[in-house]
Amino acid sequence: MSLAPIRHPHFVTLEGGEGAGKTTALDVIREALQARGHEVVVTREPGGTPLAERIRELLLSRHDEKLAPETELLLMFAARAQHVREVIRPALRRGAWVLSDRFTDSSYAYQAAGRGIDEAFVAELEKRVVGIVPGLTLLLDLDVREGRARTAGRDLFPDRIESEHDDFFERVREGFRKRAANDPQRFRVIDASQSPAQVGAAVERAVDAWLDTQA
Ligand code: Z5A
Repeated sequence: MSLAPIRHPHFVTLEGGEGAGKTTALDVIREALQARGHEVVVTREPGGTPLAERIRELLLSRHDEKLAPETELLLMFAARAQHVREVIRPALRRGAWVLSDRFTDSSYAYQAAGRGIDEAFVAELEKRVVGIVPGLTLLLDLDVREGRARTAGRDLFPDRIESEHDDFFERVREGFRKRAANDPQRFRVIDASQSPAQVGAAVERAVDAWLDTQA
């Protein structure tokens, strides 16, 4: 695999913390792409293939044995390796657009900024295992407590990562914001504290503007 990750303009990702509203935003983007006649493959991470979904279960379920940060990182990338080869690349090759709920930016935010793993290690895995970067990434940015309040009723049994403390999620949020600030060409930061309709409209504007540059 090439050591320089390649940006693909038809690969769009959504990032953000818990409860930021990625699910609603996904629908808006899918509809905007389909309205222009594009085939859209909607997928998610960790997961996206049967094997990667099994790795997701391992990652999110609670275990008596504590998962080492490095184990967590490598499992994220094991799932991603499979996802890229089985779903993302084949779809892009046949001309479809790919829309993924989370991708490598989540590993920089959660495993590097959140858990303290060296960013250079994540970058090395990205180069050697992934090799592809989205053309457009929408970061739904939201106050950590607000995000957790939104999912509080839903998550009677929070998963392993959701059970982390607020300071972990504050580091994750900063990690995302730093990545967005360093790459304004790829990222669009959306204020996710707005109403669902306002967030949807902001997402739609960002995607329409991106599509116009691709026409
Ligand atoms: N993870 C990682 O550590 N490293 C990696 O490399 C990758 C992932 C790829 C699973 O991801 C976990 O894996 C995740 C990061 C980690 N752990 N955490 N935390 P996930 O994407 O499956 O999990 P999630 O981010 O926690 O999903 P979520 O909580 O469902 O977030 P969401 O999809 O952005 O939220 P939503 O389902 O669209 O909305 C949540 C609720 O808020 C729902 O009741 C909505 O009706 C409500 N909502 C949505 N928008 C609004 C607005 N605008 N106002 C008010 N209420 C709203």
